[in-house]
Amino acid sequence: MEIAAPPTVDFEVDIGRAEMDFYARNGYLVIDAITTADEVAWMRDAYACLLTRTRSGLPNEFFDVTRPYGSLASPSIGQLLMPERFVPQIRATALWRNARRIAARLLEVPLETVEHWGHLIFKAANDGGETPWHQDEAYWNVHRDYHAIAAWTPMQHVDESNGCLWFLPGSHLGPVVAHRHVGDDPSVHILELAERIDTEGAVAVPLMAGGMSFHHPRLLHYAGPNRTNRPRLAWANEFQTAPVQRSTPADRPWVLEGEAALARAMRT
Ligand SMILES: O=C(O)CCC(=O)C(=O)O
Repeated sequence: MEIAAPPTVDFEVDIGRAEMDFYARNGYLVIDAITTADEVAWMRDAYACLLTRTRSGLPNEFFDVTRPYGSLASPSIGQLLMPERFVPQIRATALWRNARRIAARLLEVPLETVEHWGHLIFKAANDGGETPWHQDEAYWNVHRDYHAIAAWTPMQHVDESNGCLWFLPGSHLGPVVAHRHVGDDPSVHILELAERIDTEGAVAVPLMAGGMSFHHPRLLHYAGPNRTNRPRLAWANEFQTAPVQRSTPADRPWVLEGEAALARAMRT
């Protein structure tokens, strides 16, 4: 798999106090352009290359978060964790530099303390399913505390027709609520809320290719299905300070059930 070097891009975007205050109140922030069209074109090519990798049905490669681990059917919602394993050049992009600097400001920590990992989320043309309402922290290790922020970038225009994100402003101020695996099957990676919530006041966040939305790991958010005849490609980058070991694990039994189901799938 040969991925070219990214183009040299000199593009800087930053935020100030007003954006930091908006994020503190609402739990999200939208940046219309985090990089240039040339760099997005390079990312799209890298993404296309990653989509050709042989699937294992497991999270070490692109896998379908809507089907039990091991499924090799064409993914409805495909996810590749840590694409920087294969495309380390992502950390040489203007997108990454700008996103990390803005993330440090929103986390209110020194830039040099900000670590990174990413994930690609792909919704198939015509049948890319919906991403249920959830909080990102509900997926994470129960033995760690996190100070983190997600930075989500579409590789093409997104709106309500192809699965843009929706945010519930202010919901990041609450705790992590109960989640469950879709279909109550812990071998299905994707989570949904255990209880229905009132989503009155939720905002859709359409973005151009190369736009970026930041969101807090406790912000309730959702993405609709992809009803268009083109795949919806998103490249998410997570920025965080080093996770801190907890003295008692967080009460998130669905995470432990998911880990056990994955361990079983890896043994078969
Ligand atoms: O891209 C999607 O459909 C959902 C993404 C998401 O929930 C996230 O990155 O936190």
